[in-house]
Amino acid sequence: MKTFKAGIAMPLLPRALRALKADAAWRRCSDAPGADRRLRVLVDMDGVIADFEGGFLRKYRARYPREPYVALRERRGFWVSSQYGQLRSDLCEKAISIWQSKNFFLELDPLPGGIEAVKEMDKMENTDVFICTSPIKHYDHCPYEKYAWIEKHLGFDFLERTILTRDKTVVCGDILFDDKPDIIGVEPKPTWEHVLFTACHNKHLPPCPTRRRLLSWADDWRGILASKRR
Ligand code: DGP
Ligand code: MG
Repeated sequence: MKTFKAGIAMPLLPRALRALKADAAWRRCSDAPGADRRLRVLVDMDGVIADFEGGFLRKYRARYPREPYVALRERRGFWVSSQYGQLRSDLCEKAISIWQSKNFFLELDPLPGGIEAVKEMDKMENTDVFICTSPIKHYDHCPYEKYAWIEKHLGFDFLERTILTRDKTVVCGDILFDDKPDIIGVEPKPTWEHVLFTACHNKHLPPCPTRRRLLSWADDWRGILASKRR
């Protein structure tokens, strides 16, 4: 009898423990934060705290002064190269050559108020802030320069809070401030609420009742954080 019981229990126990652990990890990511819970804020880099679009246009026009370009007020759609490709097919490659160049990411200007907001969030009680950014796949310069930019503008200690990933859906957090309208990946139900950060390429999108926006860092980001603590 004893052997029989152990025979049943032994394979079940590790499975049950694994299930409990997985459940606990899931709860840490997705339970509504109460007083005892820290708020985890994910902040995108390009188009949210770093001026990718402005930096791109400045360098594109400097390198290709005779070529047509898309003014920022005319930008539509997340992918810069697609819109340039529609303008004229060879401009797609020319656009890509700009952000693949050395010093492109390092020399991006901060967007107004972004650095100050991240530093203020970082000082808030019960709050953990992470920079969550997707590097381009042409990796000669981009990953290094993203780290260097963060060190330059946010300080060395923020490198501890830097996540480089092509798939943000697998990152666990409460809020993600991001200018990309559709953030998709292998996880169908990310733990975070995506707050769309307004950028030249997304400001013409029709309002979406289920998604909040942050118009700029002058907008009420503190209110959005507060709403997640309730
Ligand atoms: P993120 O801001 O973390 O979503 O990163 C998106 C990256 O993609 C950012 O470095 C800007 C870049 N990006 C913008 N337009 C294009 C494009 O048309 N093609 C590629 N490959 N990357 C682009
Ligand atoms: Mg972005």
